[in-house]
Amino acid sequence: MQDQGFSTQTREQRLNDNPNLSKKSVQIVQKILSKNDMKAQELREFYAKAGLYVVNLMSSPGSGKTTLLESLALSAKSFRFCVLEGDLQTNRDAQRLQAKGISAYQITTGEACHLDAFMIEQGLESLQKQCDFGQIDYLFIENVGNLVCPASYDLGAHLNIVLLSTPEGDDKILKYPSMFLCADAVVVSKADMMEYFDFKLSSIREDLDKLKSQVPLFLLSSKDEQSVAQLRDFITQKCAENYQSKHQF
Ligand SMILES: Nc1nc2c(ncn2[C@@H]2O[C@H](COP(=O)(O)OP(=O)(O)OP(=O)(O)O)[C@@H](O)[C@H]2O)c(=O)[nH]1
Ligand SMILES: [Mg+2]
Repeated sequence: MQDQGFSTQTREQRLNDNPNLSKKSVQIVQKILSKNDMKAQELREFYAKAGLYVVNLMSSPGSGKTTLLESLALSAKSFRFCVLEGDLQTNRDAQRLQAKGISAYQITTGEACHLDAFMIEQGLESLQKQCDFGQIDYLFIENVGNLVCPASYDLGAHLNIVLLSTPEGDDKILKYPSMFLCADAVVVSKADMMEYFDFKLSSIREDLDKLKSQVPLFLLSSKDEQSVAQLRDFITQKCAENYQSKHQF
């Protein structure tokens, strides 16, 4: 049977076609998002001036974003980075990274299920107080754990990386297409658990093909240093190419 019910429409088309949104609501959402787009453009200029290569990490809650950052902190001294963390509440993730010697600032969003460009601008001001950007090459943004809302908010990042952990199941690509269409790379995390969850990597590639996405796919396990190094090398290479994501949010 054919898969049904997923589409690769633009944000504008999705909003206009949503039967649950009135015309007025569509206009309000579009206004908020276009203000965000303008701020994201300003952020790009800031990143360029500060010499920061920026990676936006997105995934469901608990798929291993902070663990990946902890592993990167331990993986190579030459890989110099700082982190903006996004969560609804608590500064637990920032504390985990600070404990590994990484400058990290926690943005607590309250009820908001995503980070927006304005929050990043404010977070950068605070992060700059504890971190000399001149000594840093990469800024990681750990977005709020959510496979939906962060896909609508441009943060001006050079690379958008989406994690999908094996316990979540191998059927998520077509269920949450807008998130996976953002991705410049997809990372299947908790790869060490793959066999226990009957997770089929082939399903991920097939579903990405259905989205016409040819992004690289990485297998990652916090228990496998080589898998962390492979992802680190990919980010380093993209930075050397000064790759800028082409995705239009
Ligand atoms: N087996 C296994 N467990 C992992 C791996 N990566 C992370 N975990 C575990 O998964 C749980 C959640 O990991 P986090 O790194 O906190 O996940 P997160 O995506 O940062 O979560 P939020 O910030 O809440 O969205 C922790 O108990 C980790 O120890 C992995 O590669 N293998
Ligand atoms: Mg986290």
